Amino acid sequence: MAVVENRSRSEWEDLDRDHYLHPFTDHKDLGAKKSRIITRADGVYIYDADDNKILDGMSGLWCVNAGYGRDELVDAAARQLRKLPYYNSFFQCAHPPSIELSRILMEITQPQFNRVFYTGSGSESIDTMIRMVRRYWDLLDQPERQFIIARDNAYHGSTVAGAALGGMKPMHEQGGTLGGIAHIDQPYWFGSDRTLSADEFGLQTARALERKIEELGAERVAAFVAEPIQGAGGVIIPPDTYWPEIQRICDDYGILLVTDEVICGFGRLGEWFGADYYDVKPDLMTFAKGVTSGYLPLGGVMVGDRLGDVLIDKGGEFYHGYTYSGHPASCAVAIENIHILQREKLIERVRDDIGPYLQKKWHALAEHPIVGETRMVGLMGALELVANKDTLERFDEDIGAGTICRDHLVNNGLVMRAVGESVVVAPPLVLTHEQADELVEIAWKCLDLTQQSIRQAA
Ligand code: PXG
Repeated sequence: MAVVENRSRSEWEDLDRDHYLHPFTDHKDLGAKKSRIITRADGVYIYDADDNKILDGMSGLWCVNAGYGRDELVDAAARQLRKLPYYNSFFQCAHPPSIELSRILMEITQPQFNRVFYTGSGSESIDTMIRMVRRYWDLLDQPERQFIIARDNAYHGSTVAGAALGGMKPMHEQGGTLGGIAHIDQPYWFGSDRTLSADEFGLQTARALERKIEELGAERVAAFVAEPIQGAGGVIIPPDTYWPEIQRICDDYGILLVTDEVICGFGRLGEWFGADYYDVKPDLMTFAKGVTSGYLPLGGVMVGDRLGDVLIDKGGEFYHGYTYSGHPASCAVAIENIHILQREKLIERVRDDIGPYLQKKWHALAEHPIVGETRMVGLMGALELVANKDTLERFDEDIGAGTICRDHLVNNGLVMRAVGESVVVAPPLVLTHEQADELVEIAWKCLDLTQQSIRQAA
């Protein structure tokens, strides 16, 4: 008997509706619309239960960097599962895959990183990071340094701490937040009144960090945490002036700098990590997703020497860890995944070849009558839908322009994600030039369809 039964599409839909609670979903709404059942995938394409072929412009959920159908990753998992499917790294134990992966991570990260702590996801990495940061200041006899500053509209996961640290208000409203967390503006130039140049705006939003530190009292601030480019918040690419100023402020006030690399890490921006792309020196980096190209769950925190040395020299036992910290099969897949990125020079390819190629095509979408801005770094981009191209006035929120566009896209064979009035894209790093052409052609056609749908509804 097969592990998974071969059912018809409608059987899957009915069972799904009756029993399966999905993440971030209004189930009454989903019950009426039904889920799209995805049954298989290969390269950059996914296939649904009716065998429709769909270009996955989101790499699953920003994670399938090496693309689907990678036998090397499947074999790495299978070999490890046969040999040692599970063992923990508590109580003076370890196993070769997690040790070897640690060695490899030191090779591909900046020199201040000499240690890594493993988790099962990005959210767990964020929780781990928060506990480490607070422990660090405790050990330095500055326990009042509790505040971690993050940004509005940031996404740092969905555990209690991840949701609290993230800047998404609807999440804060469900289940509450935590103390010791503060938020500052995001560097979203298009979303501002655009009276400042992008460079001036970048500096000003970076200086919001300085103002917040002064407001809270520098002696109470532990760390600043940010995604190099905000992903789930709508691919918010900061102006070039932003990150250097953030680095300066963190240095001046001696607060820890954490980059959340869950999306930007492992090649998305054409460098190993977002911190490399923006040339900043974080004290900690959280990661997940692309480390295994999503084939198995794995996350972690890269721990720089500034914090790591204190934690180890002064800290004694750190009361923290997960059953699946350093899961052997996940680590084996991560090792092979990193080998693929290296062997096939996929990161260089994003920087020098497919990145610039897709960016050029993507920017051509800015000519479309309902597009107000296009932006992209590496293979991570967004476009902004507008009602008026001259004034950049947005569509009425009630129209749901982003969702209309997203639905046209998927019905025409392309997955992209709508974030409010913007549409975001992050295809696998193996995307070919022909597939990039296909992506942009479908996008243009669906912008036309979106314009028509909105006109008809008016
Ligand atoms: N940090 C960042 C920057 C993320 O993007 C997490 C932490 C949490 O990771 P886990 O593995 O716990 O999910 C994320 C996750 C979306 C979307 O709709 C984005 C994420 C997750 C789910 C949906 O864009 N990012």
